[in-house]
Amino acid sequence: MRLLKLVGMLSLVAVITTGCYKSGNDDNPINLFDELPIYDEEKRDISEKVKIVAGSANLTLPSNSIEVGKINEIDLNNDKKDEIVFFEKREDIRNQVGFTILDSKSNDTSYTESGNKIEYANFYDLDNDGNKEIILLVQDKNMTTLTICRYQNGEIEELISKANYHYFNKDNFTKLGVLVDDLDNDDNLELVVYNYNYKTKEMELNVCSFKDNQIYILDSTTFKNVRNFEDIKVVTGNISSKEKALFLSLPNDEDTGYITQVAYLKNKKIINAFEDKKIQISNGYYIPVEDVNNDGITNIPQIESSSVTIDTLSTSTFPTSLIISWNKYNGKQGDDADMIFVSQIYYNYEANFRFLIPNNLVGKLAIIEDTENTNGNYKVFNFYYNTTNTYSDTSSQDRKFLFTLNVSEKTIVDDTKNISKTGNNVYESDKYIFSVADVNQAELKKLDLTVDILKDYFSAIK
Ligand SMILES: [Ca+2]
Ligand SMILES: [Ca+2]
Ligand SMILES: [Ca+2]
Ligand SMILES: [Ca+2]
Repeated sequence: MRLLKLVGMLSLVAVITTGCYKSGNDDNPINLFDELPIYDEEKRDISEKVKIVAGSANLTLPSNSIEVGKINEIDLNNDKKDEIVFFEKREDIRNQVGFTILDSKSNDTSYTESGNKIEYANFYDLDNDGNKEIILLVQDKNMTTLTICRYQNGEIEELISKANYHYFNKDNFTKLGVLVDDLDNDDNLELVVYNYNYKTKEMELNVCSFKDNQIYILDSTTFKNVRNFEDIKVVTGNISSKEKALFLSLPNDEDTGYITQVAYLKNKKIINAFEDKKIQISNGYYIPVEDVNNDGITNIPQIESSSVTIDTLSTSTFPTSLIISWNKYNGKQGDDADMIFVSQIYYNYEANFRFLIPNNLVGKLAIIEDTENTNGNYKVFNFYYNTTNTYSDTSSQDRKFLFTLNVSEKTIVDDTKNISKTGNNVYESDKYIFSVADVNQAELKKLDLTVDILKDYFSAIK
């Protein structure tokens, strides 16, 4: 997760112009980023200007830091000149969070409300009038509130305030999440608000439109037995070349797993694709949806539970390796709704590689680690053709040995030169050389596979 976070922040370099505004908390990775020197003169000027205007307020990074930065350059009022918007926190008797807008003439105007943290911030023209609204989710004690502001004629107008919170707070829902996208491709953005009720363990999904300075709920649907709010993930993806959908990963209260749900708009109504429990996929670990075969359609992961291996000595509870079957939604509703199998992929997170399982080995491949010296920089995996339907260790008569995969750190290879001699190199990553040895040619032949063909099946985990 740490790596992901870092990658997310590096991608911000292009949009953020944050300087070393304030540092004090050295173990915060965000501050590490802030310490980077700014080479761009213009960005440095903006950063200096912001520092002066912010005064005693601290700059703050909203939790959706992949989408926005502490300091943002954006044309809010469509006058073809960028405004500078920075998010801030004022620590006083009552904590305040909010933002300040600086126009091209350096006039500044601010908006703050009581709260500890900006959970979400973004700029979207929700009502299609050319002016971008500022959407804020603020965490204040145990309450999250939604605010929508407009910047016009040098002033900030609060369009939706805490007072309008009853829209989403009918039953004391106390947590909110927000996402904005044009879900039905009609050139109007939808505001998706999901709220969580700790008492009933229900999550309500509301698809809304915003016009005439008001939120209109187009449709809502409720998901039951949601374990907590923090582990809810909602992203947009595609269910066909023309249709978008919301892909939800919901922590299940009936076990410790995560259930994937798909919801999309049809004639402004929400279709809850997997309302029928039979086709709901539950995974023991959170795996994000992904377009694994690059066809533009979002794929849904299903962990093959018997393939999961865990390092019992590690503090991480996430598996070291597993097999995922990837699926797609068939686009049908009610009883006809179903999953279509797309592909099966073996993931090894320790050596950071994946192996796309050839079609005739789907459901039949077992990959078992056979490393003798676990302290060394050298790993050995045996690949078997399994006649039973489990991926883990089975009795030897149920499986046929296919080949050995040697994974060795590059420095070791360079030192001894003995690895490349003993096997066929099939893949190379930044850190490791992957080579195949002890090939059972007869069995591979039966499967129409060769070592050369296998090379195409190895890749790095993104
Ligand atoms: Ca402007
Ligand atoms: Ca607007
Ligand atoms: Ca729309
Ligand atoms: Ca796909």
